[in-house]
Amino acid sequence: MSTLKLAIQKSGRLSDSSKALLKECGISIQNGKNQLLAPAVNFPMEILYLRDDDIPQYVEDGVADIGILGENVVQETDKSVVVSQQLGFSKCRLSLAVPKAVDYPGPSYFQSKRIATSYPNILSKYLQTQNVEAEIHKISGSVEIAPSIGLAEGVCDIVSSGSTLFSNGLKEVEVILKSQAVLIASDNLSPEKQDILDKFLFRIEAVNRAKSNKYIIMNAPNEKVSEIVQLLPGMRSPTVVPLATEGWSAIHSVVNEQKFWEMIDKLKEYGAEGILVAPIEKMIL
Ligand code: PRT
Ligand code: ZN
Repeated sequence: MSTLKLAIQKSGRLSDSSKALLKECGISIQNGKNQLLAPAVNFPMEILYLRDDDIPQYVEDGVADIGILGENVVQETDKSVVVSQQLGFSKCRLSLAVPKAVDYPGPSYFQSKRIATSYPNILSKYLQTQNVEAEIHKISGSVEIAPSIGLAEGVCDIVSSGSTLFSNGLKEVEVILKSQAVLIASDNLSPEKQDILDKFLFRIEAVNRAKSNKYIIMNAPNEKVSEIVQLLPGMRSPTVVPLATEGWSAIHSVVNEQKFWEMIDKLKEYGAEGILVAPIEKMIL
């Protein structure tokens, strides 16, 4: 029987969320210490633990069938792999930054200047689109200190909260790429492996859909039920059940969390009370 080999980051920013995703998808891993390869116990999958930068090559070579890593690394390594699904975690951006004191005129600032980065490929493509010629200095860590030690006039690095740039006296001036964790796949999976991948993707979708939706329950006077039902989408339509108290009903529905905050004032206006909002674990349409 086929098994699908999934490569995830061994240790780093992506590894906990990657393992959490597997768990939420109901896939348990048999974990020994310092293992490179671990089988899943209840799904036809094996997990390979690698450095994130190596994952695209392993997937291209077919050593792994699929992998989880940041879009930034997928683009930088530029291997022939397919991005199957955006996963919604490890969101960050790849940005250009310059010393705070610089009066930044736009990308032309970088003309004939030195830029330190761990992302020379993405950066050089970006500079080409801007018709800017700059000297790219590839360094693998602590890119943000390059300007203060006189190595470069700017940096191109991953930014999340912005505090690393700030504490190094830099400011973000251009966002080159918005990134998040993605699932990549080999472009020539066997039909059996593709079938397992489809099942895995189905589970990921159910988990991610559930995360952005809430189950909502409220009580309302009967004469307001139809107005409230109009407001609530529900999976097909909201459920309305009578309360033991005469003249009152309970309304159950599924709403997008964002929309919920927008509609809460209207619900209260219509006399809804005892509003409960509960998380959903899995959601299958
Ligand atoms: O050892 P291995 O090669 O596997 O790991 P790594 O050290 O190359 O990668 P790791 O674990 O640091 O990051 C893995 C992935 O997480 C990256 O490729 C991004 O897709 C994503 N990610 C999300 C981040 C960040 N947020 C992030 N903040 N990667 C790095 N950073 C660093 C950034 O380089 C900078 O030094 O954090 C600093 C900026 O953070 P703020 O919050 O101060 O702006
Ligand atoms: Zn790495």
